[in-house]
Amino acid sequence: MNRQVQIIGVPMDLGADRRGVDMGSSTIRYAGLADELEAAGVETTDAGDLPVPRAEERDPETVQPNEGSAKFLQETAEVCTDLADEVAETLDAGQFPLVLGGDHSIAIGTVTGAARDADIGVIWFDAHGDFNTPATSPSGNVHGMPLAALLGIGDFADTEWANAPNLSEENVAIVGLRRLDDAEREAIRESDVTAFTMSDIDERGVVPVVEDALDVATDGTDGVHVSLDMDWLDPKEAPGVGTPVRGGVTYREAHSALETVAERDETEDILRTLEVVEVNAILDHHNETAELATELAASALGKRIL
Ligand code: 6HN
Ligand code: MN
Ligand code: MN
Ligand code: MN
Repeated sequence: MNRQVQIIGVPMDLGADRRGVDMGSSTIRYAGLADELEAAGVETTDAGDLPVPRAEERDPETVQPNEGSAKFLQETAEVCTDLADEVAETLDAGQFPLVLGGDHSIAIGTVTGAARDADIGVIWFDAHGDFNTPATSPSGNVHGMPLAALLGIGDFADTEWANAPNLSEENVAIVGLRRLDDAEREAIRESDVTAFTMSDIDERGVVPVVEDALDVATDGTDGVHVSLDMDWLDPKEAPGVGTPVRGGVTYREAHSALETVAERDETEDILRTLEVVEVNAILDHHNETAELATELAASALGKRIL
């Protein structure tokens, strides 16, 4: 596939408690993303990093009363609106947006941009459901809320910057779940989102599960957004993440999963946008999580061994 990839960095950490995830986009570039993609036959350009206000510049306690317990919600809305514009412009220019986080709150911007002029489906590779709202969140961290935000759940129903147009619960698949807050579990059960837990992957294998997720995300849509939270992997493979949970997918399972996405894309041209988030440089060992992030992006974009 002759794809022209535009890399967009978002050094965002306002949605997470741990500093270090703001350096994710630089560490992924430093790990050789552009070379890895060139070697896979994918041409890239780099739009640089979007401006993100620093957490130190604002007191997290000064949230608006109607923002519930979501920290930095106003700043997150501004960054996500910029990112949505950047993603939509990139698509308009005939390029493929590859968004590098930053914490997972940025998915609100990537997906609203991807969904501006198309019906889309979403595959969410994550240990977590990211289905909290300001009213249910135990942490107040927006990186635990982006899926609920995009689907307009609870307080997010009236937020134009967050509630994605052209995205239905029926076209969202979460893959690799292993940690949910109680209210998230309830909300996911009540929704029409399809959720595959780690037990599903244990029982059926990662490829059939990802095939099912692709069926969900492509059903009646124009394209698919893949959101790759690096804490989806086992912390032994990806130690550089802020919210690690034991029992994640292995190195090989992760590659197989993204190769399965690439294979479907090769025949059906389904992939619209890709993002890689939650790489935490401070917690990483010798940049290995960032290196893995570059490899997985290349697998998703069609890298072949033979
Ligand atoms: N992530 N459910 C927890 C919370 O604070 O809402 C953890 C969220 C983690 C989010 O990893 O993108
Ligand atoms: Mn996440
Ligand atoms: Mn996660
Ligand atoms: Mn909606």
